[in-house]
Amino acid sequence: MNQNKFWPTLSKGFGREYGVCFLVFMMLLMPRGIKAQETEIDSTYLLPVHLNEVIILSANKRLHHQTQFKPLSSLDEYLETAQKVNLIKRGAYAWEPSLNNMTSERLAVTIDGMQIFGACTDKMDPTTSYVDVSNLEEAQIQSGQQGAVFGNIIGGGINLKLGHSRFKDKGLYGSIENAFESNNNLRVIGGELNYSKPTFYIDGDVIYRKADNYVAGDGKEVAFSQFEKYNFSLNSGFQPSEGNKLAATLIFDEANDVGYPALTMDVSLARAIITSVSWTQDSISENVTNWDTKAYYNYVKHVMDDTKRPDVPIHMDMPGWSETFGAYSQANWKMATHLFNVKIDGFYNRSIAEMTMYPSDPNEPVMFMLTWPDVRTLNSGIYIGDVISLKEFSIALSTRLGLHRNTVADDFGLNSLKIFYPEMNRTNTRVLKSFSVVLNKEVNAFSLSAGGGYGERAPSVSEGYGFYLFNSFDAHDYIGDPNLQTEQSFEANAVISFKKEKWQISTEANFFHIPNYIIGVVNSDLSTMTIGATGVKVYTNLDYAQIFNSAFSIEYKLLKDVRWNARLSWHRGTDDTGKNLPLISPLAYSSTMVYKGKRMSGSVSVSGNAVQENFSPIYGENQTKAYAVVSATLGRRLIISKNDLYAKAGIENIFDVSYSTYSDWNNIPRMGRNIFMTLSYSIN
Ligand SMILES: [Cu+2]
Repeated sequence: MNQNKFWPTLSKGFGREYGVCFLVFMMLLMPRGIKAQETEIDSTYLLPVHLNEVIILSANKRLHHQTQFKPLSSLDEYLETAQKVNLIKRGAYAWEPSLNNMTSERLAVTIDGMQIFGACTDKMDPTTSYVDVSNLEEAQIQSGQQGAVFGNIIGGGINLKLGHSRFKDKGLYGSIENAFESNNNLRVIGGELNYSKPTFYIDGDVIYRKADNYVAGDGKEVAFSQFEKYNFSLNSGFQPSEGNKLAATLIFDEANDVGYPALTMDVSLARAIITSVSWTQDSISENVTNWDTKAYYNYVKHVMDDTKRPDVPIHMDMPGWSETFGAYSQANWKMATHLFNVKIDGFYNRSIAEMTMYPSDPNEPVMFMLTWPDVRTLNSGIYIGDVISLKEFSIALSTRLGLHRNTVADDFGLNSLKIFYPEMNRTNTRVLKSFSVVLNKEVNAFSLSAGGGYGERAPSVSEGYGFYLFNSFDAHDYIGDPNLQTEQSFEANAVISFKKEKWQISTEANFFHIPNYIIGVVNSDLSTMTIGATGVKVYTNLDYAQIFNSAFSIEYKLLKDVRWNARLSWHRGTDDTGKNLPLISPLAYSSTMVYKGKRMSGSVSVSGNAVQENFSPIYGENQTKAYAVVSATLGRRLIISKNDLYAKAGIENIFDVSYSTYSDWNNIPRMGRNIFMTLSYSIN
């Protein structure tokens, strides 16, 4: 390790007051002989045997602090620990999740089953950026058509389940949490206060995060990587009679002064208001249970800002709005060996984005465009799942039928698009179908799962109706095509896992054949609008594309409290001519040694990628080099007058490696060495 590099970074991050905090903190971490009532912690780590994965966010604070690498990390950092999820980074904030090497358009990302769509034409505000871990209980990740319960998708679904008190007889309780990270001076402060009785609960939480620019591994500050965010939520429930529950949710999330070092613009405001009301009935009859109905509304406002950037050739105002109304109702129905899940759902979304360009010469006219021409999307669907449990094996079947209608509401926007598509209709309706089957079988210590599926998805607002959207990745202006064909997907998947005493081994693979794959293709007849754009691409259906993902994971219990796990994954994506698709992960690996005792916990981990063999120059990629980073944590639990105090500290990127990965937009470098500290005090 380079000692000279280490201490300047440390001292830069830590002022004198932080130094004192740090010493106090390290003392807290030291083992001491406090005698306290301890309960056994269920330390079972589970490798996913099936296609779905759950990332625990904060259901059980104690377990959470013991098992999580960094307890107060952002939702994005939690999602990064999921095996099938990668995150595309345009800065330190609002990373875009990719699942099975597919991003937003091919996924359903929902908050407690609610559809919510970002308001940015440049993907600066994925759905996941509008909640925080303080709101959430778990992230449910469904691969491929398993995610069809939340919509017509290709790559899968990520549902962020909100947490609440569930009518526990606990009275008033709460917690305060505080974290600091040295690299970018990240300050996190959060708290929650709950009141819960068997017939009524109300939960409130608030979290605030503020970070300065981060420093890459070579000691270079990454300009415009700062951010500031706060999130506030209220949850309440009323249970008039056992098993019949009324609940309401309000989340307010706002980020300001968010830098996007990989892009040419920053964000001055990203705001979401998320509301819902739901009615749940645990049982309707002996066979019909878990009837759950919800109505929701959310509003997103996104304002981009280039006023802080030097040398802006032309100043632009680019605000966007997205508004969604929706509802769903679902229930389980048990009949003989079948367990059906029936769901009907619908949403109505309105997406608008505009761009105003102000030429430096005040005599030239201001230019105005609608980059999303007030597109109204009406989607309604029915989903039926069935799990058939037989003696030797079980089968899970599912199907979704969706009706999807896009309407361009704004005449100016419609006429702008008609320059390219004179024959286009204002409204476009599609029927979307999905079907999947998965077979599960247990043979002694082995568990086998194999399945197939078919799915369809409608083009996104950008793909269908985007008007001169500048993509800084390949430096092209993108134009949508309202006449795009529906994209399809044929999928096959298999998982084999083995579990015996101290060992757990799992290997899995999936393959997607995607006819009518939608991607931007150069149209040299069109001229660019954005200064710096080298050409224009139009969203086009390729004949097909193919994506293959495979992974191998292993876990071994060395001692009672010590486990080792490792994972290796390989991915490939090609188009119909065999050319590489962009943003496909190279060979990736990770290995972690975890100690989890009753009061102490610790971990050492290494993760990295091999060199990116299959990169895509036509989509703006160059080859990403191999890298490996090492991180370590130490955690301690103290009990102070029956309340819990958790302290956790760690170092990420210990050797201050300078690197960037395949998923870093325009090769922006990742964070260098970073020391974090988390304190959480819960009042029981
Ligand atoms: Cu934006």
